[in-house]
Amino acid sequence: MTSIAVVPGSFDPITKGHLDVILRAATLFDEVHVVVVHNPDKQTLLSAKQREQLVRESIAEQAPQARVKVAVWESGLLVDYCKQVGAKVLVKGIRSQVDVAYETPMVLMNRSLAAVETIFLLPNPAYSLVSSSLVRQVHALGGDVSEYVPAAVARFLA
Ligand code: COD
Repeated sequence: MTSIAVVPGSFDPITKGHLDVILRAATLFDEVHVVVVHNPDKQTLLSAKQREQLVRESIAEQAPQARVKVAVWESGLLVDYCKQVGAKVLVKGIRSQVDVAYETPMVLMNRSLAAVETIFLLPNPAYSLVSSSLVRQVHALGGDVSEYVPAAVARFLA
């Protein structure tokens, strides 16, 4: 049976921390779906289309990752996407206890809603302080974010 995992996020924009977790997941599962969640109520810097494109380019810049698919989930529960593609596992990146506290209620809700389990992966410690919101802030104030984002994102922001 093919093991399929879903790695969801806002990816506004994708960072080296996100990418690290995606590539680790790709070593553990036969198929990994990176899902750009589009929440119409959430204000994002980049459109869903731009975020999806940057995720695609960032993954393509790595070693060929034929098993990594990219999708946008426009509305509805994330577990409905999981059901649609036959994924039984979500993968979430964890930087600190703050992330664990934030993610835990979602883990239990997704299990209750659809028996979808969640696996936490830690990134390379070099990326454990990186967040999309800090990248957006540093960039908006004129700082160089190329150390924290894949080359495709650095080119886009420049
Ligand atoms: N290193 C490792 N992991 C990281 C890093 C980093 N540097 N930065 C972020 N991450 C992780 C985050 O902890 C998170 O797990 C994931 O990457 C995505 O992060 P973001 O910031 O892109 O996205 P968020 O935090 O806005 O989360 C969006 C989700 C779609 C993942 C979340 O809202 C979700 O799971 N929604 C589910 C909607 C739903 O169905 N709700 C009902 C049941 S819970």
